[in-house]
Amino acid sequence: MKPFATTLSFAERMITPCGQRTERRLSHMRGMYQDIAETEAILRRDDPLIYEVYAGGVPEKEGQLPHCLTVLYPGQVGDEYYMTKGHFHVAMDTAEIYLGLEGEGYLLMQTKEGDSQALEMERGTIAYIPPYWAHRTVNTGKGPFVFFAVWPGHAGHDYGTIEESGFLKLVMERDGQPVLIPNPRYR
Ligand code: S6P
Ligand code: ZN
Repeated sequence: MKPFATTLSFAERMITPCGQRTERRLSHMRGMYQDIAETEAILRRDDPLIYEVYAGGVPEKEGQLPHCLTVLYPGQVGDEYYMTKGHFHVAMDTAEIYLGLEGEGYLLMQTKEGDSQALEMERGTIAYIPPYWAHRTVNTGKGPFVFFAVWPGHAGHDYGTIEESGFLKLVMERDGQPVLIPNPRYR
C-alpha cells in the first residue's frame, strides 16, 4: 500500500475520492425508534434518509486506521431525534475518536455492564470512545450533524447486540429541548 491523501469537503459534506458511501434510511432502522407505530406510518408515506457515511478508503485490517465522515440529518420519529444505529466493536478492546465538524448532537455510549454516558458534541469536539463502550450519535440540531471518525482496522462492527437490547437512554424532544430519558424497552 502507498501513502495517499483524500479531501474532506466541508461544503459538500463528503470525502473525495470516497472508498464507499453507505446510506441509512428509516427502513434500515425498523424497530430502533421508540414509536414503532409512527415509524410504520412514516414508512407508508416515505423512506427518509437518516444518515450517510463516506469511508476514506482504508481497509478494515489490523494495523490500519479506517476513517469516515458521517452526515446525520436533522429530524424526528415522533419525539425521538434522528440517530445512528449504534454498535459495539467485535474486538471489544478497541477505542475510537470522533471529531465534530458541523451541527450538534449527543454521543451516547454504554457498556455491557450497564454503564451509560452521553457527551454533547459540536464543531471542534474531540470525543474519545474508550474500549468496551458501544456508541451511537443523535442529531438534536436544526441542520446536519457532521463528524469524522477514526478506529483500529481490526475492530469490526457488532450491530446485533444493539438491535436486540437497544440503548439505555433515549434522546427525546420535550418542550422544544432535547432530554435524555431511560429506555423502557432496554433489555
Ligand atoms: C465506525 C464509527 C462511525 C459509524 C457511523 C455510522 O466505527 O463509529 O463511522 O459507523 O457514524 O454509525 P453506525 O452505528 O451505523 O455504524
Ligand atoms: Zn465504532
